[in-house]
Amino acid sequence: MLTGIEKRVLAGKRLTRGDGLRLFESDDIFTIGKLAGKMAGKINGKKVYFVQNRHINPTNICINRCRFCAFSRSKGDKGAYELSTSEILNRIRSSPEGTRELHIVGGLHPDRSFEYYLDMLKSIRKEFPKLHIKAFTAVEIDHFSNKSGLAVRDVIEKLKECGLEAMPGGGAEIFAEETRNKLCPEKIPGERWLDIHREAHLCSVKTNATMLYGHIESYGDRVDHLLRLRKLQDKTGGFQAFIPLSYHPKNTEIGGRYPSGIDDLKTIAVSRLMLDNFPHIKAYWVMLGEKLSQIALLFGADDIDGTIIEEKITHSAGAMTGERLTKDRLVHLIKRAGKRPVERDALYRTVKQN
Ligand code: V47
Ligand code: SF4
Repeated sequence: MLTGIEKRVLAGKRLTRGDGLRLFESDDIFTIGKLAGKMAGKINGKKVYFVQNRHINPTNICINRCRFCAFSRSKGDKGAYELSTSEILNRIRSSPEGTRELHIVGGLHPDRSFEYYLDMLKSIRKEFPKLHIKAFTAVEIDHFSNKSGLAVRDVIEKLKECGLEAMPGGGAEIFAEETRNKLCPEKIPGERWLDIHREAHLCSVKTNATMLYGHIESYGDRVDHLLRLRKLQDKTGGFQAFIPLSYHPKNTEIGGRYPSGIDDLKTIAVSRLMLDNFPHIKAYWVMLGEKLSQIALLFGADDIDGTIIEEKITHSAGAMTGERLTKDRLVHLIKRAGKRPVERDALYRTVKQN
């Protein structure tokens, strides 16, 4: 049934919207996985990337309160927190030797100014000049632009001056308007998210992209999401990695179920096949679990993320994983999948081949 698609992939031809739908609707997980694995092999050989990183979420106070998000709180709520810059610096000081990347994302705080975040980056850069800073989703960049009155491009340039090197892929959720409005009515529209990433790419800031799946979206929404990303990547080439985010339902307003393991693997594989112009597909172990993310390395993924150290967003919503993995464990998972571990920095430059 997938013969036509198989032929096109093997001939290096681009897949269509119809192909994407057929792949998601198919139960032939082995054929899909094998094809995606082949494509990943063509792009990255046997290499699988990981990073020694640390997540920091400066605040969970957020004016958006997306209906799938169990992490956010409103100001004054029980459990609301805001870290000071000195608390953030202390956390970084306690990170293991070898930490190379900081992943900083948080809620849209109603009162903190853009200057506050610029000072935060400056303080981090001053004390830890060797750490790479990957920070702020497009949703936060839009918020900074609103708070400061600056254009998105000026916001990004100022962040760059203070040490920003790359941007994470959060906040993309699902671009399709009707579904997005049900999930996160206060969040910036999908087209605005794409515009902000376009601006970042024009400012030479590499970014990632995500897709939150397994909630109320249709397969058509997923394919639409992938195609909008592919189109922008054709224009700018500024995306580094795509990360499908497996929905976690605990403590959320919309509730529902966890996606199945089959859906997780299929989504990784179809993403690899559709996003032929993305260099990397990440199996985020925090959401998939250590063992399924290892299997995902045979289904088209070539990155397993990193040591993480502290994770709040998925754990607020019922993550079944721990909060950290050691470098040795990551290397072991990759090697036992028959792949070659490559330690990378935030820009996919090789730190060490293991
Ligand atoms: O933007 C929120 C999602 C994102 C839930 O760029 C949820 O390298 C599942 O973007 N179930 C943050 N997901 C995580 C993220 C990320 C993670 C790792 C690496 C990178 C990268 C980016 O998590 C949010 C939102 O899309 N999210 N709630 C939930 N209940
Ligand atoms: Fe706020 Fe992000 Fe949570 Fe939405 S997903 S409520 S923007 S922290």
